Amino acid sequence: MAMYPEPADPSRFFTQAELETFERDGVICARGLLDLPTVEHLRTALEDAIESLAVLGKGLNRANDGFHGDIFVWKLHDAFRDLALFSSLPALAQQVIGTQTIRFFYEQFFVKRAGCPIDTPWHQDIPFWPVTGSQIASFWITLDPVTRESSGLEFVRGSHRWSERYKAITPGHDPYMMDTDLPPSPNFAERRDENDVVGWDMEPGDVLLFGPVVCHGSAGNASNATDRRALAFRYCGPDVRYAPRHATMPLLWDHGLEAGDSLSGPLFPQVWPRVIEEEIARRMEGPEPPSDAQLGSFLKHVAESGFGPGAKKLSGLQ
Ligand SMILES: O=C(O)CCC(=O)C(=O)O
Repeated sequence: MAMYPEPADPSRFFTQAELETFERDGVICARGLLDLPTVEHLRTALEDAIESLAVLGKGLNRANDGFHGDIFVWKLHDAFRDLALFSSLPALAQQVIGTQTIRFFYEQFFVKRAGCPIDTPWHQDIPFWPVTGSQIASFWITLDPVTRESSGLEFVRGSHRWSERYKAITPGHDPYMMDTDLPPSPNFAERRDENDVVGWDMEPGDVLLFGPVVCHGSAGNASNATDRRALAFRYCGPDVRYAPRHATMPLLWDHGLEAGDSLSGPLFPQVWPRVIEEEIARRMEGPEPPSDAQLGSFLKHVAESGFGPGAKKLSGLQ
C-alpha cells in the first residue's frame, strides 16, 4: 500500500474571533496563513502553469491584456496537487466547514499583470458551478502584495445571507461559463459605503476565506509595477452535490457522478481526515490530462450552442 503524506498541521488555526467574523460577514482576511517558502514555490509553479496552459486555460486567457486564468491545474502540476491534498489547507477547511470528512473541490488562478485592465465582475460563486450545497470554503491566496489599486478582491459584507442569485460572469465574459437564466449582478463598487463593500491590503501569505454565496469582485490592476497573482483553493463537505446545469464550469475529467450524488472520487478526492489511496493513486503517478470524451463533448457543446465569438476561440483550440 502506497504511503502518502498526512495533511500538514497549520502554522495556526483560525481564531474564534475570525470564525465569528466569518459567520457574520461571509468573508475574512486571515493574516500569515501560508509561509513564504510555500508562496515562493507557488510563484514558480504558477508561472510554469501559465507557460503550459491546458485547453480551458487557453480559452480563459486574455494574454494581450495581461490576464491569465485556469482551473483544475492540480491535475497537471504537482505543486498545486500537493497544496490541495497535503498542505495545511485541508485542516483549515475542516475547521471552517466542520464536517467529519472534507473533499477538495477544485482550484483556479487569476493573474492580472501590472496594468491589466480586466475587472472581475461582481458575482457569487455558486451560480458558476454544477453543484448545489452550502459546505464550500474558498481560500484566496495572493502571491504578491495587493491593494485595491492592484486589483484586491472586494466583498459585500453580509451578502452570504441573501436569497438573490446573480448571473455568473467570468473576467473574460466567457459565454460557456455564464449561467444564462439569472439577472446580472449590480456593480456594488459604485456605492461602496452604502453597499458595505470591504477589501484588504494584503501581503503574500495572507489568505481570504469566503463561502459560495457572498458577492465579490475586483477591478483591473491599475498598478504599473506589481502583478497580481492569486490562487483560489476550494474545499467542500458532503452536502455539496452534483447538479449539472447549462453554461456552468465544465468538468473535463471523468467523474462518474449522477445528478444528486455528493462529490466524490478522483476528481473530488477526500483530503480529511486523510486521502483515500484509490482516489489519488492515478494522479500520484503523474499528470492527468482531461479525458478525451469529456473534452470532446464539451467542445462539441460549445460549438453547437451558439454561444458566440468567445466560444469560437475555444472550439478552435483542441
Ligand atoms: O481574483 C479575482 O479577481 C476573482 C476571484 C474570485 O472570484 C474567486 O476566487 O471566487
